[in-house]
Amino acid sequence: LDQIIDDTRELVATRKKETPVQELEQRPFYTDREPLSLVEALKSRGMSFICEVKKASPSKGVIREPFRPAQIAQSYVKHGANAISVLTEPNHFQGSLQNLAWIRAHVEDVPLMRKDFIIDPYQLVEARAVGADAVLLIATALDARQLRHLHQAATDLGLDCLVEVYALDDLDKIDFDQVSILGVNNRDLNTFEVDVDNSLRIFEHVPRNVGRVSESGLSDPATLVRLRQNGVNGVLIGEHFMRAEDPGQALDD
Ligand code: IGP
Repeated sequence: LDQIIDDTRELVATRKKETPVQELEQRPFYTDREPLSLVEALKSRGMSFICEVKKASPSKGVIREPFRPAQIAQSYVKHGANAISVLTEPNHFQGSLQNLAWIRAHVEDVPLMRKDFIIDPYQLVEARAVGADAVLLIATALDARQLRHLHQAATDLGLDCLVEVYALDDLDKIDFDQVSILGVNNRDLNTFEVDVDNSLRIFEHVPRNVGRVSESGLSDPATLVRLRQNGVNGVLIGEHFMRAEDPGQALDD
């Protein structure tokens, strides 16, 4: 994780020089479009699905080839996805902001979340400028103050936040008057090991009115039923869908 954060810091510094904030603020998505609510999208009575568009990951290498982001997203929409997560990190996940912009051009009314390692408010403006509705904030990668500031900056831009934790002590950083959706990553970002029960244990310490999303390593319908029975509102699934020929089709199972 430290390596990815370092790379991201460098990338952001370069991009800031190439494209000043003022320029991003003139993009049509920024000026003309009202972001959709991820919070609302997760309020359905059953389990909500945040389906991820992800070409590769550090633990698995390339997951899907050929990789056609808009086609994948359209399949997700067709099969009833509540929201779509788009990996935009280039060096470790082979994502890009262009992928998100491209998907936005094809998907109008399902919320899109920028999935990246957000450490700087500049990245929030980038997200808005390519048509994102929400962003992921990884608590493990931030201190309490950074998390609070980034969350506020996102809210000011009209972006909802999914705040991700891995361990119980990440919760100490979170102000639940501010955070309305909490994700627990079942995958340890350092060891890549997956443990669903970890997420259930952590949710026991989260206020009832906060939306709960279980992330990573999910594929088995029985596990989703168990998560739902334990009060989980949504799941974030990438790899399982990416390995299906028609990614959204797997939603029907
Ligand atoms: C999806 P999976 O195992 O279904 O492909 O996982 C998503 O949870 C995972 O990509 C993820 C992630 C992250 C990636 C969760 N948190 C933070 C990068 C950064």
